[in-house]
Amino acid sequence: MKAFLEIHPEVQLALEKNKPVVALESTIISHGMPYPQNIETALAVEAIVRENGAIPATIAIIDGKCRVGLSHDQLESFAQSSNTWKVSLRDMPYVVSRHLMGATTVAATMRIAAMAGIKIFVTGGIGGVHRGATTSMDISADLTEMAQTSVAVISAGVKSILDIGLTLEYLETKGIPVVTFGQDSFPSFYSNSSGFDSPLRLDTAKAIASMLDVKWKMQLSGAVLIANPIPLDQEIPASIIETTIVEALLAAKAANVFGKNLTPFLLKYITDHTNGESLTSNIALIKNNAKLGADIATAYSARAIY
Ligand code: PSU
Ligand code: MN
Repeated sequence: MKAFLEIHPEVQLALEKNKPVVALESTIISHGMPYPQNIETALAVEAIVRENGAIPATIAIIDGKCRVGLSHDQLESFAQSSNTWKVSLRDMPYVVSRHLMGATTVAATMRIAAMAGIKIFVTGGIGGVHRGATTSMDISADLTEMAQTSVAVISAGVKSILDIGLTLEYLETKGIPVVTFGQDSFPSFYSNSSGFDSPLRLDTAKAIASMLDVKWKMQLSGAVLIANPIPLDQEIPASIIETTIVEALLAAKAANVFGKNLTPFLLKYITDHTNGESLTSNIALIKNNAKLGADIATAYSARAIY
């Protein structure tokens, strides 16, 4: 496995010294946001992780290697390139063997983080069970990966383009704990709430770190989904964004978009049809997640002294 892994020296040193490290995904840069907001956000998120005492490790596939920790130039190339592969789990051997540029989704990023020994991963929103999945069977590999790989995933809940109720059911079936930070209501990405109660709630980074420690020490493998609600003053209320989501789903159907292209299509449609408001929320929630992720990584690396 080591032959396919290239860990940035700063990240490697932090891991050896049990210092806090936070993994970050790259699909959000290449397929989740337009240029130049994508590179600005990627750099800002790395800076927030550092300001809060952890080392950021953005993950991507470059030149036949799974890279853990990218340079400024590498981040910039993912932000600008239009022919980057969106790499979920199934795409990893293809993209590595053909030496293509691969931006990793939540699923692939988690797997590479685990290979490198990183336990904490920050994203914006995970993939899940799509609306209409009862006939399309479109269920993100992010969920099956979370069932088997022991990396904590900090996200702003589940995107409202998905079927949130079915996604929560799937997470329950797979034994994946879902913990909302600081409130009872489960958030839905752009929105502070979703209409669903969170299965679990914890109010401090330390309590979350302690739960992770216990889970993995009990050999309960797999992820914990930590849902971090976007602050109310930065949210788009669910009832307002819903109109645009329904339009986006209809547009996708009309253009016959499905499979791996669906999530990027929906995100772009929503960004283009909300006067940039959804992009502003998207950026705010990721920054918010970066802070919480760094705090959890810090608490987790200090767990031995609890
Ligand atoms: N949520 C975002 N932006 C994104 C994604 C999710 O706000 O770019 C990406 C993540 O990389 C996630 C992927 O893992 O979409 C899910 O894709 P799919 O639904 O095809 O599994
Ligand atoms: Mn899918």
